[in-house]
Amino acid sequence: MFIETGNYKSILMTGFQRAGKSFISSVFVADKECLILRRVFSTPGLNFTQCVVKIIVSPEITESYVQFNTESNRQLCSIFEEERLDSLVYKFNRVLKQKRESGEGIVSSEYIKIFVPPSQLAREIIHASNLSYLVIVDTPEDTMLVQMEEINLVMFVFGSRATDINRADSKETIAGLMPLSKDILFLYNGKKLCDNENEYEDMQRDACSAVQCFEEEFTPLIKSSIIPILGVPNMHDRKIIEVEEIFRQRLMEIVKVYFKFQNI
Ligand SMILES: Nc1nc2c(ncn2[C@@H]2O[C@H](COP(=O)(O)OP(=O)(O)O)[C@@H](O)[C@H]2O)c(=O)[nH]1
Ligand SMILES: [Mg+2]
Repeated sequence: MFIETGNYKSILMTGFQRAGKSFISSVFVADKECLILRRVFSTPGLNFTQCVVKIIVSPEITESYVQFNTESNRQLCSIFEEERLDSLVYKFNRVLKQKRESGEGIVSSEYIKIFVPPSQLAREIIHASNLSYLVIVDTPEDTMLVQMEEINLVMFVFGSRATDINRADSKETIAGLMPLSKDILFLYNGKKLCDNENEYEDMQRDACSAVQCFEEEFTPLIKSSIIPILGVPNMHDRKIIEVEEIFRQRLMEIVKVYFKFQNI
């Protein structure tokens, strides 16, 4: 079992509902596990994220598993038992959803932790920043359950379907992030099909115009005068396509720069 010791950095995935936070979090995870996470943690319907999901990636992790934590117990499941995992995630989320709906609320001791080897992108970030592991904190709508002081970089995900309802929902999220003035990267998940570098460039342009619609909300969050924005191509849950590799490469370069400046 992996013990969390040594240097690490945490990336918070936050943003609008159903924007793809859980889907995108998986790019830090080794291919086989990445695709399983996409299928299990990001399906439409009931299984959407109800609690904080911490994804721990490290080259030292050899056994991939998921840990379900409640107030009174802890259950483990190998990530490769996909059917069992799917059913455990479903049950865990259903209980939490009921708790939310009954007004009882969820506490910080209720969360999911996933231990997995890194993707090439994460491996290079870990190596360049001298880390022993990386934590991706995927969130439900409220970031209140997250220990913000532990976060090194915020990724704010939004998409073409962002509506006024999303906007209202995000006000709280944004308010929670604002006083902390964390390093932030906006990810625009346009869910648009693009399968080569030129089309990816078009999408990156879409991302830049989309971000302008939210200028009022986003500007208070950023330290610089330029809003850092990266477009996310439509990705698959059975294979890693070429355009995803382009996205991963750019994401890696951006994250490395952020971490480098944090270490100075
Ligand atoms: N195929 C595909 N589906 C995506 C992508 N991004 C998001 N989705 C789907 O959009 C829905 C919402 O994504 P999810 O990650 O659960 O959003 P979250 O609420 O922000 O965590 C899910 O049904 C995902 O499978 C993508 O790049 N490719
Ligand atoms: Mg989610």
